[in-house]
Amino acid sequence: MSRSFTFTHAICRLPSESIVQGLREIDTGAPQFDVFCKHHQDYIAALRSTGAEVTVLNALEEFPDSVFVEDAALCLQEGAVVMRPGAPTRLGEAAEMAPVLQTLYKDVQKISGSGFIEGGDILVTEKEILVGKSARTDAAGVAELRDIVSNWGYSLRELQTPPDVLHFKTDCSLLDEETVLSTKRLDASGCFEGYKVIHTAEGEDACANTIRFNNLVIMPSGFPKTAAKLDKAGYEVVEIGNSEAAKLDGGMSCLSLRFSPTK
Ligand code: CIR
Repeated sequence: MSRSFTFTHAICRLPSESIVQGLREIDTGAPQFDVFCKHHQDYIAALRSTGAEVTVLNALEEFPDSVFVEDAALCLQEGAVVMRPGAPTRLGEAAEMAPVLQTLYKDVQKISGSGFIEGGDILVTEKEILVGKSARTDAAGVAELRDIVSNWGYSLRELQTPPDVLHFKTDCSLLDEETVLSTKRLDASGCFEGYKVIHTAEGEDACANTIRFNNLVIMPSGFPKTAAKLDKAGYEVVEIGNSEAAKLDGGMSCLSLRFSPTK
């Protein structure tokens, strides 16, 4: 079984009503809370449909972006790492996630130096961990993560998230042991040499953030050309509404932590 996309567990967090104040690069209006909640329920149902156990945490009103749990931690088989988000309003989300991880893992490490790193900048593949430096993730954060994961036998490759792109995974996703979905602009940097790459279709870069979760590729709805490409390539695609999360630069990966802990 592939450790990079076969998961027994996931963690999600209910959206808070304060989500209307969530961070966004460009203001296209506040997300509609009720529509966000509906999409979130559909997302959790898709994760559960694969047989995974999904823990749904309570909403945290004091953290508008806390529904995007992926940024607060990295979950591997050997242990979990509590991140140090680079967005000041999100720093406290990591401390909220730590005790949850301690109930699931024997080994929970923490980024505790001066660096910053967010889960959205980390793509775990079958053979390595790719981390893109970005406005949220700096070299010191990457170096501290490298020290931690190398003790668990992982090699980490430091890369650069394209300018004006929030996170590395805003522009890419893992599809299987050897294949990634990527925007052409990220692939052009050469970071996926040695992988098979499927490009997002023309005009559909906004769907690069999908997740491979067990048998499914879960992607945002509204990107028919890329969905057709993935279907044709043999993936079982499920489309989930993402209109409201997209207003806050969120996609499919940010809404969950996905893992198979060995406690
Ligand atoms: C933020 O700017 O931090 C949130 N509004 C969106 C976070 C998306 N997270 C992710 O892609 N991993």
